[in-house]
Amino acid sequence: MERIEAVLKENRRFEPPEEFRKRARIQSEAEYEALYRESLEDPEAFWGRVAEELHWFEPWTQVLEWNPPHARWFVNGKTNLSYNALDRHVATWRKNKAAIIWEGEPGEERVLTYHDLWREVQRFANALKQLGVGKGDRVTIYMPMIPETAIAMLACARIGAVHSVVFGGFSANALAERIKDAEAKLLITADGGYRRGRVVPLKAQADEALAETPSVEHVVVVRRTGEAVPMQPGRDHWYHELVESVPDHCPPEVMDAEDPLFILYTSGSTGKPKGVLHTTGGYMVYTYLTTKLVFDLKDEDTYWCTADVGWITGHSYIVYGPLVNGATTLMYEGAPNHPEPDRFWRIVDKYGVTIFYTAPTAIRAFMKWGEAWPRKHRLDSLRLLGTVGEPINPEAWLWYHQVIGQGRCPIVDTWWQTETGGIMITTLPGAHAAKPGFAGKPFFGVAPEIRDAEGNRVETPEEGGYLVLTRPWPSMLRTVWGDPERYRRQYWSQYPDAYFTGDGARRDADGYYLILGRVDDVLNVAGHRLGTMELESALVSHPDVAEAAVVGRPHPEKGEAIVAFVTLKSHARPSEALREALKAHVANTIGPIARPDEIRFAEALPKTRSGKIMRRLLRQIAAGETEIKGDTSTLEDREVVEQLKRGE
Ligand code: 6R9
Repeated sequence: MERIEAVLKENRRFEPPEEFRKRARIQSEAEYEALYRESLEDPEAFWGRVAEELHWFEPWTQVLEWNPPHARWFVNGKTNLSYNALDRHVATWRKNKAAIIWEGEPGEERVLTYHDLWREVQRFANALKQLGVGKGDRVTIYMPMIPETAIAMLACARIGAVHSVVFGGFSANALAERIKDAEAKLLITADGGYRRGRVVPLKAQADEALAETPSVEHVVVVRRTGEAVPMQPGRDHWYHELVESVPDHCPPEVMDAEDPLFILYTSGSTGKPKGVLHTTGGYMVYTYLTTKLVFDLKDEDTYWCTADVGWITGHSYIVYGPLVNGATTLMYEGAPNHPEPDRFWRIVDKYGVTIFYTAPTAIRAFMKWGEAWPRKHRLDSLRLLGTVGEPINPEAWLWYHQVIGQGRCPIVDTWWQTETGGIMITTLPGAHAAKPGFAGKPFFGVAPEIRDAEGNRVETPEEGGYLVLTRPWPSMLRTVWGDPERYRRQYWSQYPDAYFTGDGARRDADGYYLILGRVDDVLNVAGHRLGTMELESALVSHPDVAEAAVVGRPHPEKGEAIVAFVTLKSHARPSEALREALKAHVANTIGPIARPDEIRFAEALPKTRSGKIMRRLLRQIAAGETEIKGDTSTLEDREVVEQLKRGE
């Protein structure tokens, strides 16, 4: 194997392999350029043509209506996402094609054909209707990674209910907060799910959350683990009992293109998570096209995205994008290292996975576990690899390329966000050379720019700045649920004419974008977004804590580790036991992913004279830097910094 350090210095480009290119959907840079130009010059023609590949009950009268910052796509068009993901395929030879291949962590297998999935979705849609759920009602889904999760999402889409999937790793408290914000009428959960051989007690946590969510009238419980769970008569219903007694025919609700499809909560720079709202038509069209072109998806593919459905990647690229394309999408319930660190490669081998999409944090964990694990399995079926969630360091990129892709598979490094709904910046695998560390070029219709703090365009190659998007795109978020003012403030106030991504970026002379990471108070821990304010409010909700400031510290596998600086109330004393208690408290309040890696007790936090915590200083201290760089002239008390550095 070539030496990675040498490769890094070469600044290599990885051209699409000829074998790949000549079968690809987009085969050259020129082809990409021509389509890209059209997508900006005549977005209506471009997106109208794509949308025509899908089914509409009534056509749109206008492709785009843009009153910044509000976009409406496919105005007056009527469609239904579940119809496009299911009925459209059931009417063709795909009827008996595998739609979902599922593997449970303990090893069970289930294959649902398009016809199976279509019937299941209709049954569950009828069950939801029977429980009084209708168009526009919110349904919270708190589930493990099992087929019923996808069925629940599609059933909501079928009847026009708005789903809000809450990641199964979130705590009861985080779940309650999200149910309350959405005012959900119904909750779908399971008795539990499997993770690293243990049962995650979803129903127990749901019950705890439900104690404070009066809006929820009914709870549907899927039997997954078979563990005994309390069922509250009148409120709680077993999924399998409900679907037994309902017809398997449920006509799709005719939805306006701009009717809400789902809410998905994500962290921002304030304490309260934002309910990002996506609507039907634009989201459907954009995820359809990106899945097809970025993953070069063909009917023969076995496509596997390893995300959890609780995140946007699971929504767009496990469920909606692949199914609208009529693809076979694989779903795996559990951990990558259960029972051993080769579980993913075992799955690739067993099902003949051809397209594999995962996160850099997972790749770095595999690197650590060693090459022997993937080498135990045949990975020859793979033809394309992808990554998402955070910047990928070139070492990890090269390892992925050589060890997993065996030098044969192009890699797409896809930059996007919960808010963008779909992939925004990437290479197209048959058209572009890949450069390790660079996400690549804008997707069709996407107009990124790099700006400085004053709003000027940064045109000089390699110069960093803020990444913004200057054009509306079909799957852009439409608002923040229940808080339209926050939508404007959060995304459209930094620059009057552009969407503010919250990321820094630079561009090279070839027009490739390299994403530098968040520029706001959002951490990216193992690909999960966490707001520092959210973590801080969890800490100060502990009776011993007076004040807390949370920063990220570079971490070799997780990307960022969580470091919390904490001052205590006068009755409390620093101790190892309290340190552990605070970590557990944050994990209980938000979820295990939010557990701080380090708690540092301090007498005081460094503040400006106007009382703002100087996070920049804390970041440097957390990273172990002894020389504090940058301007400290506004610092209130220099001794505080000295103390924090000494770790007293
Ligand atoms: C899809 C998703 C969004 C944030 C985003 C950025 C980071 C995502 C990336 C990437 C560098 C990539 N991010 N993909 N950074 N390269 N390929 O992850 O959505 O959970 O909302 O996170 O993740 O910082 O702003 P979400």
